[in-house]
Amino acid sequence: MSDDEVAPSSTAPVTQDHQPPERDITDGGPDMVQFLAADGTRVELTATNEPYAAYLEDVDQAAMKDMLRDLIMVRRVDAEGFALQRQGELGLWPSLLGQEAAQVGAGRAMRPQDYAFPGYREHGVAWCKGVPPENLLGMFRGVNHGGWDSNENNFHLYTIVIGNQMLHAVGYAMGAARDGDVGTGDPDRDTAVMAFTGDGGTAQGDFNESLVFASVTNAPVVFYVQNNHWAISEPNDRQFTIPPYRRADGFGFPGIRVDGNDVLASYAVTRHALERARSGQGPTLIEAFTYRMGAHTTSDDPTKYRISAEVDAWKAKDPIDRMTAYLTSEGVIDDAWVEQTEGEADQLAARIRKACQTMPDPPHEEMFAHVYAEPHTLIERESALFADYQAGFED
Ligand SMILES: Cc1ncc(C[n+]2csc(CCOP(=O)(O)OP(=O)(O)O)c2C)c(N)n1
Repeated sequence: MSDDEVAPSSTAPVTQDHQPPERDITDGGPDMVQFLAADGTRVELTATNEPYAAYLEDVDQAAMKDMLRDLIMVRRVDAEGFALQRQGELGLWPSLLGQEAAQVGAGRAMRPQDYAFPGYREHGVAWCKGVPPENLLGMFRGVNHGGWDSNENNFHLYTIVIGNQMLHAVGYAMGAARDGDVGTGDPDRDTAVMAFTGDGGTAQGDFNESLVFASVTNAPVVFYVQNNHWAISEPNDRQFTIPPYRRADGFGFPGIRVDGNDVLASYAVTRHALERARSGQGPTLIEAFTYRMGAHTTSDDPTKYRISAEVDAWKAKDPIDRMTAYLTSEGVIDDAWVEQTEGEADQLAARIRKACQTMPDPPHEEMFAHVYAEPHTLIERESALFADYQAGFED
């Protein structure tokens, strides 16, 4: 996390060596799967989205309302995380603002047995997998060694080392296949793995190595690249010259670009890819085309390297506004429902704020407790030395 603090973002003036591209970076192009347009109207079936339409057939109005509720809740959790950092309660907070639909769509497509390997911004996936937001706050407060039991919700600990988790995910997926948990036809047994990274992560060696391993072992894994257009201060055109979804072709498996600000499309495409993986048809790479509306983290000032017109253009594609507009026009929700849901979100925020502020500092032994599974003399000696050191402050 300290890496963020040495990021060049606050020293690189926007005009110095990078000009905003001429093209419209909010346009995902003709290959992008979309079911809900930015104004909240449903998109007609086309050759691009039709292959995924079946995955929405059993999504009724109640399920869509639940999706919107999740979007509202995770945005509120995120706002609270940001505020708590600003008030000195957290060391750092990486905001998911703008990426709610990409994450809730993917998270809701997963079954309980499907395992997620996140980066550090996947608070919306954590929410869908049942990880209490308090646990995320505990990690960014620095009072625990990760924050949650990965196996409780099949949601791995956050990984700050960019791209590392992609290899972990493929290894886990290879294991699931070898355990016989793929292609049995049993919906409660067949398992897929999701590996989350950002656009910047696609430049890492680990990312590309993981694609090779997944390909040659036909691993049940879905690579989910949230292209939020910035890797701290580095724009897309510093990271690749062809978009991430097209890279899959060179590794021998399908790549799909989806509108990551459209929760229905994100859900449908992910469900398709997960079903492929669980049934033994191998990996898929999904590029969720979205935007990081906020700063990279609370250590960053994006006004130093990106123009406000770009942010405004993406505001017009807000994932929550479009789902709210759609469900309102369908008569599924009304203003009173939105008000009530926002009230529930405020209650959730108050709960997690209190929990965060009252989290006890961990005992010092905790720092040494998880180094080895078995007792280790060196670690025991270090723990004792540290205890003596601390005792020196008692007077
Ligand atoms: C291996 C490694 N290199 C560099 C960093 C510093 N770093 C932290 S976040 C980040 C940018 C990541 O961008 P992206 O993958 O697009 O994800 P985003 O933060 O936009 O979600 C970098 C370079 C790191 N954490 N790990």
